[in-house]
Amino acid sequence: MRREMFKKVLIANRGEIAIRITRACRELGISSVAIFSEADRESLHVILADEAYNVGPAPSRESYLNIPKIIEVAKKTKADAVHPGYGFLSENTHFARACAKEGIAFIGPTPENVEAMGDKLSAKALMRKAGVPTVPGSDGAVDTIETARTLAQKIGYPIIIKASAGGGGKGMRVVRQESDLVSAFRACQSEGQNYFADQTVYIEKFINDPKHIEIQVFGDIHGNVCQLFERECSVQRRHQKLIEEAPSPSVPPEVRMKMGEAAVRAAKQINYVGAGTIEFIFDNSTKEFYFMEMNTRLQVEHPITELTTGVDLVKEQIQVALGNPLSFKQSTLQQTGHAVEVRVCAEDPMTYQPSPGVIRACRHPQGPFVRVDSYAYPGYEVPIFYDPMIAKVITWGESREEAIHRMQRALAEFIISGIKSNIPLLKSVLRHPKFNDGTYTTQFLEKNFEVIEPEFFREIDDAVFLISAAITAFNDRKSKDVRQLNVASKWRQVGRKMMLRL
Ligand code: MV4
Repeated sequence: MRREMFKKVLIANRGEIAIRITRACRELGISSVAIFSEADRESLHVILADEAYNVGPAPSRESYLNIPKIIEVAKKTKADAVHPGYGFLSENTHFARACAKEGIAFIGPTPENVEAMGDKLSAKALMRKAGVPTVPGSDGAVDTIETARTLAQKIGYPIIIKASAGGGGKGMRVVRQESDLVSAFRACQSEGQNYFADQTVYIEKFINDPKHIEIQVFGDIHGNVCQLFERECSVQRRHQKLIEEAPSPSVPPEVRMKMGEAAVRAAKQINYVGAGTIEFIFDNSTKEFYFMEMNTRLQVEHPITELTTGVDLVKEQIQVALGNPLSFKQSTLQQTGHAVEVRVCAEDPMTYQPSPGVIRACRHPQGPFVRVDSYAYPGYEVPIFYDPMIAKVITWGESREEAIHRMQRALAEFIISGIKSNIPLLKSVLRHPKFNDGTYTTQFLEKNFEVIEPEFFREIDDAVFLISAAITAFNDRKSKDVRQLNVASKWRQVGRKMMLRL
């Protein structure tokens, strides 16, 4: 059934992405239904939606992943579509099929699309068939140590063993020499079995120190597929991305075109519908790129694509789910200027440990070409149950340098107190020469920021603490932070620096 527009969309998510989707709905005249767990009664996504319903206790399993309950709310509220956001149920085919069964549109790819890319080994075979570059390797399951040994010798060490059902870094082992092969092979099989109930593994040549570069794709039900260029996401630690940018400083124009064309072939191969991301590893020394996996959902870092192409990806998802053709053609898409995104997390910047708690002062950056997608507000308690990311700051500039300087300016304005945040870490990464010259790879954070000296952050933290204390005291005169204002009297500004008055 084709509709002019949905009347009501249930947003099966929380946090900043739920708010992002509510905004798209409101601009399109669609009424939004929020769901929330018992830990999220006071969450901003609940306040901003038109209606909100409790779907269960704090643990995700019992609330944001509770398919029968969410379907029940969708039916009760007469929502004609569901947007799953990212994470949670976004790549759950049971959920997508349960929606379809009730006549509720799922704003996302088809279950067949998700399944085609869920198994890494069959996805890789499909990609080879589509002429998408893949890493040389076994091209199929490797069942025995003997086969693994023969193949590894042929490919040459180092190699990597991967669980076919794996993803996001789980179920992988790098093998640098034959003597480590047996234990790595067995470990990978049992990790596949334990995490994904599938012990199938395969082998690839190990690409040393790659960059993570991904292409945004979009398909519609009429068979059109376009690509919206690349994002570089190499600033990551343990497969958690920290900073993303578009375009990548390492991709030359002719390689960009080839990657984009390969991504379109990849999506066309599986008749992809909706927003998707083709993830490549990129060898910066040879400029070769290889298909890794496809993410069949909207991603956290989608705003940098929005700011460099001018396309509202969430509105486009809604149009595609209505059965409408893409609002753009490949020839009309252009990447303009440069965008950077940082993920602000409630965590200790020195230990990377989560730091839930009540936010006291909170002032978001503002000003030209700065976008903030955040669900933080003063008085809000960040729950321990979910992802620690509380905000994203995205800046745009005509050049990479301008976008980075703008981000440094924006983060200098970002005041958050009560909880620890990774803002000091973000600031120091943005100052790092390796980040600034654009040559950073996926090992950059772990190599340079694994152990962080406290002195590194002290000056910045003191300045932020001072301003935070002042704002908190102003906002809440009963707060004991008023006493912290006495600290302020010991400080004075010297040029751009906060100095202790001795
Ligand atoms: C690789 C690789 C090197 N060589 N495959 C990590 C997660 C999954 N998407 C694939 N991953 C990798 N596969 C070969 N043949 C290095 C990684 C990898 C990585 C890839 C993208 C972003 C960050 C990464 C961090 C460590 C390893």
